[in-house]
Amino acid sequence: MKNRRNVDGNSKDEQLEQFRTEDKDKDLTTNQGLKVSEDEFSLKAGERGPTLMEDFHFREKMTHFDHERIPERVVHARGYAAHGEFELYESMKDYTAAKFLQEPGTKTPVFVRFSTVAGSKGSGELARDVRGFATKFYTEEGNFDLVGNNMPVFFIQDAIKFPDLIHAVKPEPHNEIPQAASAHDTFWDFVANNQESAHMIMWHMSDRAIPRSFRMMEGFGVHTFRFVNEQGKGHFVKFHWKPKLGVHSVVWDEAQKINGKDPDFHRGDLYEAIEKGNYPEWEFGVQIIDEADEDQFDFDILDPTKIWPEEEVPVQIIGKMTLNRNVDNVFAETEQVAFHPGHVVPGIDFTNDPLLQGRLFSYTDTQLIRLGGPNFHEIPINRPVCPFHNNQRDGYMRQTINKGQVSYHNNSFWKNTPSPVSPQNGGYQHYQEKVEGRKVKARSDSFKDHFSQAALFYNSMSAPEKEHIKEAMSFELGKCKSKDVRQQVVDMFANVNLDMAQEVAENIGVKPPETGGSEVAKASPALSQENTTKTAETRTTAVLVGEGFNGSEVKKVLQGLEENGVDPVVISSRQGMVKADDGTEVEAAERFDTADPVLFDSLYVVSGARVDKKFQQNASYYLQEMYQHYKPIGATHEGEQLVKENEMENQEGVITEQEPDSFVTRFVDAVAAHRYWGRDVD
Ligand code: HDE
Repeated sequence: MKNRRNVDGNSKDEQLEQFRTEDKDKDLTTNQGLKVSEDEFSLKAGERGPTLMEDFHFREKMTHFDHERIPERVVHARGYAAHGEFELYESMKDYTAAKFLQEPGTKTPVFVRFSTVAGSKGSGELARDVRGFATKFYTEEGNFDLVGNNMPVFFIQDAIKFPDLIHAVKPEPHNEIPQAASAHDTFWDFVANNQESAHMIMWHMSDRAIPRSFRMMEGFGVHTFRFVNEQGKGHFVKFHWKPKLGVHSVVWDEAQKINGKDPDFHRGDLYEAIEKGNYPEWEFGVQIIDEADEDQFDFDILDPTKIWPEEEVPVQIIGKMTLNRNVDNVFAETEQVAFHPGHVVPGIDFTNDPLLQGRLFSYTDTQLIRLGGPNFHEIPINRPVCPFHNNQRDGYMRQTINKGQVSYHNNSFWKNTPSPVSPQNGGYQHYQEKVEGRKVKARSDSFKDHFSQAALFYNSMSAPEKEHIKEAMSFELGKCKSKDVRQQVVDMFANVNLDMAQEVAENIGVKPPETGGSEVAKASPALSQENTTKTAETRTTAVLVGEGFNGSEVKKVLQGLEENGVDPVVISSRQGMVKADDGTEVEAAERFDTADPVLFDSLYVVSGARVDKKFQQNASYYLQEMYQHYKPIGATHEGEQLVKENEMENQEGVITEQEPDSFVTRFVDAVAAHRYWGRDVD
C-alpha cells in the first residue's frame, strides 16, 4: 500500500478505497475463492441423513459466523460515526508546531465517533448520560485523536477511580439492572461518597445529558493539554467544538419515550442529515493560558472537574469541521476504530492532569482485548495517512509484510534505519517540563474545592434549565431504593444550592437540609443553552393531513417550509396518497402509529373536511404531546378547529393563521424558537 505525503481532505477516503469491496453481482465463493454451487443445503449422508464433516463450505460459513462478535467497548459501547474534514481558519503557529494547525485553509481528513457511555451496544440512545465525542485527525504527521465528551468536566480527578465510577454506573452486578441509566443506588452512592463528582453531576442532571442530536452538541477535550511551538515554548490549552446549529436538547419525558419509539434516534438523525447533504458542522475553538499564569485562577487549571470560564479565558475559534460522508460498513469503521488520547503529533503534548495521565495507559490496553492483539493500527480505519516504519513485528493478524533481515535498533546492516528523526525534522519530542516531588498517593490541596464551580454552573442556568436540573435529580434519586443514599446526596448538594437541595429533598421524601448554600454568586452565561444559536434549519415538523384538505394552500405551505430549511413529514391515517378536494394529492410518508410526536421538533395540523373521529383523536394526541413538550404548533384550515377543541388557541407558540405566506413566516419563526417554556403544562 502506498502512503502519501500531501494530505488533503480526501486522503483517508482514497486510502480506504483500497480496502473496499463490492459483493453485488458477483459469484459466491468460499474465503479461499472457490466457487460455491449450493448454499442452502449442507452435505448429508442421504437426504434425511446426518451432516458430514467434510462439508468445508458449511464449516467455514458457520465458524465465521460463530466468531463474528468482538467484545463491546467497556464504556462508550453504543456509538455512531461519520467521516469528514477539518479546515483551519487561523494559524496557531505562535502556539504549536502541529503541521495541520499552521496554514489557514489546510484540510485534514477526520473520523468522528459519538457515543453514550454507560449503555451496552444495543441500548437506547436517549439515556441520561454523557456523550463521547471522539475525533481522529489523519494528519501528515500521524494521527491526532481528540477523545472528548459533550461535557467539559469529569466525575473524578484521578484515573485510578475510573473502574469504580464505571462499576457504580453500569447495571448493578447482582441483577444487571438498570440498562443505560444512572438512576439507581450504586451510582448515587458513589456520588455521595466521591464528592469531587459534584460539578459533573450538575452537568449530568442538566439538559446537556439528553441532546436533541449529535449535530447539536458541543464537544470538549476536557483535560488541559499543552501546545508547544517551534521554539519549544509551551502554553496550556483546552479544546472546544461548537456546533453551528447551536446546543439543543429534548425534555426528559420525550427522551424516555423516544427510547421506546426509536432507540436509534440519534444515529438516524446523523445518518439522514449526511445523506440529505445537511452536513453537520462544528467550529473548533481553543482556550489558551500562558505558563506564567498557571496560578492566576481560583481553581487549579489541571483539575478535570473545573472549566475555564469562557468569560475569563475566551474561546478563540480557529477552524471548522464538517461531517460529509457516512461509513460504508459500521463494523469495519465505527466498531473497529481505536481512539487514544496518547495519539498526538509534534506540537501537542500532555499536562499532569492525573485523569489524563491515567487515560494514556488505558486506551491501548483496552484495544488489545477488544480488537484482539497489537496490530489494530493496521485496520484500515486506524491507519495513518502518512508512512509508518519501525521494528515492531508479528502478533495476531499481522498484515504488513516487512521485508528484509533487520528488525532491531541499533544496527549496522541498514545503517541504523529505520532511523529516529531529530525534533527539527519533525521527530516528536516530549515537552521538557521540570518535575520535582516525592512519590505520594495523594490529592493536591488545590483540587479540594468540589462545590464552587458546581454552584457557578447552577447560577448560570436559566429558570427552565434550573427546573430541569431539580426534576432530573428528583427522578434519579426517586429511583434509588436506599433512603440513606437519597439523604446523603441532598445533603451533599446543599453545598451547591440550598433551595435546590431542599426542593429535591421534599420531592423524594427525605429530610430537607437546613444549612448549606454557596458563596459563589458569579455566573458564566456561555454555559446556558438559552444563549445558544437557534435556527429552523433542519428542524422537523410532523404534518397531519386528512382527506379533503385544502390542497393548493397546504402545498404552498409545505413548499414554504422546505424553502426555509424545515423538514416536513406528512402523517395520516394511512400511508400513501391523501386527496384534497381540488384534486391535489400529497403523500403520507408515515401513519399515526409508525411515527410519534416525540420524534419531531414541531407540529403542523392541517386535518381535512372528511376526516373521521379516529383521525381527530390521533391529531389530539399529537397536539397534547407537542404542547406538553413545549414544541411549536401550527394549524390551518380544519386544523384550527382541533386546536380550539384542545383549548390551545392563542397559547404561547401556537400559530393559527389562514394565509399561507404569513403562516409560513410565523411558523418558521416559531420552529426557530424551538421551545416555549412559558406554557403552563403541569
Ligand atoms: Fe474514556 N475510555 N476513559 N474518557 N473515552 C474509553 O477506550 C478511560 C474519559 C472517551 O468512540 C475506553 O476504546 C479512563 C474522559 C470516549 O471509541 C477506555 C478514564 C473522557 C471514548 C477508556 C476515561 C473520555 C472513551 C473504552 C479515566 C473525555 C469512546 C473503549 C481517566 C475527555 C471512544 C476504548 C470511541 C473510551 C478509559 C475518562 C472520553 C476503557 C481510564 C475524561 C469519547 O480505554
